[in-house]
Amino acid sequence: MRDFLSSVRFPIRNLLKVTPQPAGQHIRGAEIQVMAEHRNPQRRQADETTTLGYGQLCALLERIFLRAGASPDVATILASNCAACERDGSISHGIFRVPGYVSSIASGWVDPKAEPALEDVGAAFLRVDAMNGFAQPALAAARDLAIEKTRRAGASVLAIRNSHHFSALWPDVEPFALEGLVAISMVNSFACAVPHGGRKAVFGTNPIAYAAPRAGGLPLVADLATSSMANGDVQIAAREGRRLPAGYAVDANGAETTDPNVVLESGALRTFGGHKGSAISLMIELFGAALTGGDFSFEVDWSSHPGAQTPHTGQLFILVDPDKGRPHQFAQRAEQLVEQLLASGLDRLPGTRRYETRARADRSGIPISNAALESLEQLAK
Ligand code: NDP
Ligand code: PYC
Repeated sequence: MRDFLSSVRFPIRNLLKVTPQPAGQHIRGAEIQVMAEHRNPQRRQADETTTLGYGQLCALLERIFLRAGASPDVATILASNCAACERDGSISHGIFRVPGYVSSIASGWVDPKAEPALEDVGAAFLRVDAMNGFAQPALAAARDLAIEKTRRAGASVLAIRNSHHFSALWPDVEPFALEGLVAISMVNSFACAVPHGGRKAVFGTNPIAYAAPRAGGLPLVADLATSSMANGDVQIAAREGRRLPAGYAVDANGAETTDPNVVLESGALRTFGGHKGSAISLMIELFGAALTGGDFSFEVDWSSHPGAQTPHTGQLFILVDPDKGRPHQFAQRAEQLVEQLLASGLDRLPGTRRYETRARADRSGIPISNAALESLEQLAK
């Protein structure tokens, strides 16, 4: 694996003009470059881009994950997840993350061949030990049984532990809503957010997502970090030389800072919404880690694995069959709510931007800068 990394790292750094970062620092040159190219519209327009079909991007990413050491099943799952993020415009968790996946695998921190172990522990409770692998293969292994249990019991809990989640959460919940179920998921990450009133990072950026079926369209899906912003967006701001909004972050002493480099090197984000967001982030630590048997964000210690970037934590799902509430009504009721929201003046719902980006990509392909594409092709060799 070390041979593999040394063969790909230097070409990528040369290609993207990346400055190597000290171990343990969360600014990741190759990722930031790839992301900045995609996030900054002016730069993106100015760049030469190539458009790939979703299947083409999946195939390229699959080759990279296989080359990095993933089993065929894991490579397929990570590739489709990552390509879907890129396709939907979830840029901070699309191809930008590929060097991080590869680096984490190469460090020995995560097992890319792990075979998840399912434990059927109750009529409405399914537990999965991801065996120090990625969370998405653990979800894939549990999915069918989780749906069956939810339909039978009316609701079920799926608790994944010993897992690494390095992506957006919406790809995890949206498929359940397409099956007619309501789904909530949460995952903790690594300590980089201070609890409200605190001075030191204890929480991760801790995202939560929900998905619900809707009669008149694709499922209603919201997916958000419970920190003031995602760590990935702090990295973009650092790369682009932008300050963070006031009130979003603190330095190592707990004093206000708007400098993204300070945040990445020694500071932390705040949680969103003061004490209220902090209470939700606390819930995500409790339910995502303590309830599943995963590590808390403050327990994630990758210092003995330089290059590790994927948080080793837990992930919780709560799945509900809405037909057990009021039979065959939920999707229609959701539609009535949507109509009222739109009539109130909203021009978009959570998920609308993503669905529109997906529709554009389905019509005309996924635009990828030639520089980013070349770096991916290097990783696949
Ligand atoms: P955003 O703040 O960009 O968006 C949060 C949600 O709000 C989305 O569902 C979005 O929909 C919706 N939204 C945004 N603007 C509006 C608006 N004006 N009106 C209505 N809805 C709106 O997300 P974050 O920056 O908080 O998180 C980004 C991603 O990072 C998430 O996918 C999250 O899962 C991921 N993440 C992953 C972590 C991990 O540990 N694996 C840690 C932290 C974050 P839309 O998508 O359509 O814009
Ligand atoms: O963007 O905050 C983030 C993040 C943490 C882990 C994966 N993504």
